[in-house]
Amino acid sequence: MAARGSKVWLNGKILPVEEAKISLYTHGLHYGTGAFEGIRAYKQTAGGGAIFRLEDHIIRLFESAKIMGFTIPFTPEQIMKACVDTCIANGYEECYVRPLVFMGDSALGVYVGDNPVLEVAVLVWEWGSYLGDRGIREGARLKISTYNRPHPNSIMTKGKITGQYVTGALAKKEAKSQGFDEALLLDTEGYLAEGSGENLFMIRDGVVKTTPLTTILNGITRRTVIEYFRHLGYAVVGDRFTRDELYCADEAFLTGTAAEITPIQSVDGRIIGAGKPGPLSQKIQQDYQKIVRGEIKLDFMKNWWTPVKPS
Ligand code: PPE
Repeated sequence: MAARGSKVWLNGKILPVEEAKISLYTHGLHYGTGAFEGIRAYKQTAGGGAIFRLEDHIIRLFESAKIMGFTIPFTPEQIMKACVDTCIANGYEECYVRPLVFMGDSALGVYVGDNPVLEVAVLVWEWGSYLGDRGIREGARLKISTYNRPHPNSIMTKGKITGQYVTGALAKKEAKSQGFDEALLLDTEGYLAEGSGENLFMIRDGVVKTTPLTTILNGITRRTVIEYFRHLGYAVVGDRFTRDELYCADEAFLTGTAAEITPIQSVDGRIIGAGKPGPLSQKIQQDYQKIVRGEIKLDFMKNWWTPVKPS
């Protein structure tokens, strides 16, 4: 197992992980009433570490909380500082950062009553390639899932809500048990939505296409890729597409904080393009690493790097 930070931030304090105890009566444990973020800190080419797009992730955390009706008892600036402080407390310049807010020990039962306790934590750990080193090098093997990305009237698609990850966990388990690297979920109308933990892009005849925001998580890596490709002069469209259109793509890749840019080698056993990362996928894969490490810094990349250094 990858190394985990021995210190965590809980409700305003850095603690050794053994001392950060929560109750078995925690509402979020029973009903999935929580919201979280997944963020990465990277070693910078010029030295030191920096958390990538921290502000955008914390904005999304507060939006998830708003969607859930939570009032986080800290400001976005305090949570941002908590993320930096947790990296520093653990001596990490490069790691995965997981802010988590959840309903704590108050009334049980689905209806939490008028006295919910909201717990806020930040955890950090080392996390390598999300879909395996082979996936990064040669492309991941995907399967269209028998599970759907839920209809917007069943889940809060714009929220990163803990309980909503059960569908993704089932889809991923199904795909892995059949020898695939990842599951691709269709929406309830049969169009492609996203992976269990990534957004999806395909390229055909030089046009970059990604699934629209209707049912998917509004991924921050997705935004980085769209903004960067547009800067390079490529047409990028957010439009629905079907699994057979994806089978016939020239190139395809997944995006996510954990997955970064992972090329797709095959979908349902159909080889995509030449069966190896295509030229545009390779370009964005390499340039993404330069962006997160501060080697490519462009005007529109405002506040994308938050240094990990004691204040
Ligand atoms: N869709 C889903 C369902 C998703 O969970 C993620 C991130 C994305 C898209 C991409 O979003 P972004 O990271 O903002 O580009 N998934 C996170 C959790 C993975 C996990 O297994 O835990 C992540 O990549 O951090």
